[in-house]
Order: sequence, then C-alpha cells, then structure tokens
Amino acid sequence: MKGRVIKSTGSWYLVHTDQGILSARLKGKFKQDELKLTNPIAVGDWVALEKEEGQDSAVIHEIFPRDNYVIRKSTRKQHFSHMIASNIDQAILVITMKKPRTSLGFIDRFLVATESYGIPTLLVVNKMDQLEGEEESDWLQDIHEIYVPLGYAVVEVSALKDTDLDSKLLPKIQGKSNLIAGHSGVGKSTLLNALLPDARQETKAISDYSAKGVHTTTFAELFFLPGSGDLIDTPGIKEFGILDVAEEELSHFFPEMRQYLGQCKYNNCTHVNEPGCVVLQKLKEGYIHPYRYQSYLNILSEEDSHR
Ligand SMILES: Nc1nc2c(ncn2[C@@H]2O[C@H](COP(=O)(O)OP(=O)(O)OP(=O)(O)O)[C@@H](O)[C@H]2O)c(=O)[nH]1
Ligand SMILES: [Mg+2]
Ligand SMILES: [Zn+2]
Repeated sequence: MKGRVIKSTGSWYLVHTDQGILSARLKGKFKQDELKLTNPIAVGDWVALEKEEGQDSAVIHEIFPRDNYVIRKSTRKQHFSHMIASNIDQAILVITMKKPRTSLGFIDRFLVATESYGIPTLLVVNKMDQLEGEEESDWLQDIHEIYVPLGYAVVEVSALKDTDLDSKLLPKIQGKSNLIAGHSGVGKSTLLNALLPDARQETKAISDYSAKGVHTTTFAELFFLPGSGDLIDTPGIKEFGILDVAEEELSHFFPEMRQYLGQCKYNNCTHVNEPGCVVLQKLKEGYIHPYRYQSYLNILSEEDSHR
C-alpha cells in the first residue's frame, strides 16, 4: 500500500492511504544521506506501508525518493537538522508588521532557502486589520516595492476578519502542496482554519510581555484542500533552512543578482568589493535594492562565521 504522511510526532505517523488514514510506525532503521537529520520521515513523504495483522495500525517499510524537502536547525541537537516537510510545490511565508514583527532580513533568509530548494514562494501579509500608523504602512510599502519586482507575489489578508479569503488565496494554492511557514504568532493556524474550518488547529494569542508568539503548533500537519492540493501547517520558526551555500554561490539565490552573474571581472566574485563587479555597479545604478544587498552581506558574513 502507498500513502502520504500527514502528521508525524517523532515516534508514530499518520498516513493517508486509499483505505483511509492509518496510524503507522517505522520498521527498522532507515539510512539517511549525508544530512544529519533528527527525523527520518517528514510530513509530505510518500511511503509504502502494510497493515499489521489483526490491528488497525500499519508499518512503514519504504520511503519513496523526495522531490524536495525543507529543513531547519534542530532546537534539541547541535549540528543536526530537522526536516519540516517534503514534496512541496510552494511555500507560503506568512508575515506581519507587528506582534510579531517580521523583519526584511528574516524574509530574505527564508527566500534564499526556498530559492536554493527550488521552491516558489508566496508572501502573505496577515493581520491587515491591525495596520495603523505611518511606520507600519512604510513597512508594507517596502514589502511591495522590494519583493514584487523580484517575482514574488504579495497577498494582503486578515485571517480573522476577511470574508473573501477563499477568493484571495484559493486560486494561488489549489492543486499544489503548500507549506505554511513564518514566525510563531503570525497566524498560520488561524489562516488554515479560515480556509479549512474542519481543520480546527489550535491557535493562541501572542504573549503581551514579549509581543511574540507562544509556539502553539508543535508538529507539522498536512490538510487536504477541496478538489486537489493541500496545506501544511508548521510550528513557528526563528530561522528556516540551513544555508549551506558556498560564498560565491549565494548570489544565485538572489533573483536580482542572478541575471548579472558571470559578467563580473572575476568569476569567483563575491560582489563585496572586487574591482569590475557588475553587481556593485547595478547596486549603484539603483537596479538592486539596498536592503536586499544588505541582507546579502549579512548572510554572507553569517555563513562565514559558521565555517
Ligand atoms: N488581529 C488579528 N489577529 C490575528 C489574525 N490572524 C491571527 N491572529 C491572532 O494571532 C494569534 C496567533 O495566531 P496563530 O494562528 O496561533 O499563530 P501561528 O502562526 O499558528 O503560531 P504558532 O503555531 O505558534 O507558530 C491568535 O491570537 C490569533 O487570533 C488577523 O488577521 N488579525
Ligand atoms: Mg500554529
Ligand atoms: Zn561581482
């Protein structure tokens, strides 16, 4: 029997099969590739499984090759990664201007990660009902000015108040496997519940004290959309993806730089201070947004310090 993992708690899995949803466990050890992963199976995985004799549960004996997967640093084990989900067609990054505030730096790191996985990303600005004041509308204007020209769609919603969420979002997500990601408290589960009332994902107010989310969702879980496609709700993240990218490759994951690559004087140019750098030239001419270039430098120096 073949099925897709829709929930994983680390020791058991819920698998959607054509005989319904089965609770399953893993048989034996599965060899991981070079990645040091804390979990052998992720939500989204396609697996082969068999029902255990005389029981309702099943045993997974094979994991089919993944099209892709997204990982984050393990919070429990140093130098290990945790697989959040696999076989994703699109990432939905939910962002908010306050409570909690999503920084442009975080968005850029996330986009570098999804670019490196080859996963298209949709930016969903949530809590639009709370937009007030100049600072916040400046933030929102920046989001549009920076990301839309790069080819990332930006959709503004209020998961709590919108009555037209379906028409805003369904055309962009139907027929695809969508990962919902973002900081804790941005409203990922609220958004999912608004689109799929049967999901009944737990949601919780952000902490008054820190203005941050309280990590309500603790395991990734996949929910099917009517027709085809699905949404994967995930726990809030501080940082997504391990950027295991070589210095001279980082610019490949910045769409606005990608088009100029190969035109710099040195073919191993890191676009920091090299003579004859076309990226620096385009930055000066205003074709590359200074915030994005700053994110590029920040990631470059962080990656450096990890070595
Ligand atoms: N005003 C307003 N509040 C919202 C909106 N969407 C979500 N919230 C509130 O934000 C809080 C956090 O929402 P959750 O859906 O639990 O956030 P989450 O992203 O799933 O958080 P984690 O599961 O911890 O990662 C809840 O109190 C929601 O009611 C919105 O559009 N407007
Ligand atoms: Mg949640
Ligand atoms: Zn250069």
